[in-house]
Amino acid sequence: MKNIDVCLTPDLLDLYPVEGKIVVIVDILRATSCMTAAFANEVKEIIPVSTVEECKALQQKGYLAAAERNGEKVEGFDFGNSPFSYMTETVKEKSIAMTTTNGTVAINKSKTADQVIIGSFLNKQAIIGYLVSQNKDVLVLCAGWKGRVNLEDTLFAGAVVDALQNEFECHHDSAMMAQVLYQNAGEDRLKFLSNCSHFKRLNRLNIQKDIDFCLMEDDKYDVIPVLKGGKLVALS
Ligand code: 3SL
Repeated sequence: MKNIDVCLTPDLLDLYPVEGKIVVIVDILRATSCMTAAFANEVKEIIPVSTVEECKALQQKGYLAAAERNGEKVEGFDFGNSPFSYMTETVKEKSIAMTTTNGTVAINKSKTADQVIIGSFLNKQAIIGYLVSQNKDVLVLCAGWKGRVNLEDTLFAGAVVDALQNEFECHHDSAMMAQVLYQNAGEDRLKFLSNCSHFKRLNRLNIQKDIDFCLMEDDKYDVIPVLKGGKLVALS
C-alpha cells in the first residue's frame, strides 16, 4: 500500500527522504493559493526562486516578477503575493518569476522528489484525486513560517491525510497530528484559524480579502501546478 507522511516545516525536511515520492507543497497563506489561482487564470509558467536577488535578475531579463517578504510586496516588483494579482489579463499566457518568504523556499528544497505539486484549499479535491490515481508515496510539505510550524498549512495537510486514509498507510505521528487537528477544527475554518500567527500578521496589512479567498473557496479550481525543469506549469 502507498504511504503518506507530513513534514510540518521545511527546516525538518532533511529527516524526510523525498526521492521517489510526490511532494505536495502547501503554503495556504498565501503562496500556493496564489500559484493555484495563477494557473487557473492561464498563467503560462511560474519560476519559483528563493531569493529577491534571483527574482530581480529574472525581472531584468524581461519576466513579470512577484516578490513578497514578511507579507508585503518588495519594492520595485510587479506584484506581491495576492491571489487577486493573477486575475487580470496582464498575466495571461505570461511567464512569472516569483519569490516568497516560505513557499518558494519549500519548493526549491524539494527538487529531488519524483514530482513536486502545489496544493491549496482552492484545488484540494484535484490534488486528492491525483494522488489516488498515482502509484507513489506522498509527502505533504508545509511551508510554515521561517522554519516554524503553522496552523493553516498543518490543517490542509490533515485534510489530505484524512481524505486518503483508505488509500494510503499512515504510520507517522506528524501526519496523524495533522489529521487529528483537521478532524477537530470544525466547519468554520476562518474561526478556527483566527488566532493563528500569520492570520494576525496579514490582518495587520489589511488583506482580509486575500485571507477569505485562500481559506474559504474550497475546490474552486481543478488545476494542479507541477514543477518541471525548475518551472511550475499546469499539469496536463
Ligand atoms: O511565506 C510565504 O511564502 C508567503 O505565502 C507569505 S504571505 O502570505 O505572502 O505573507
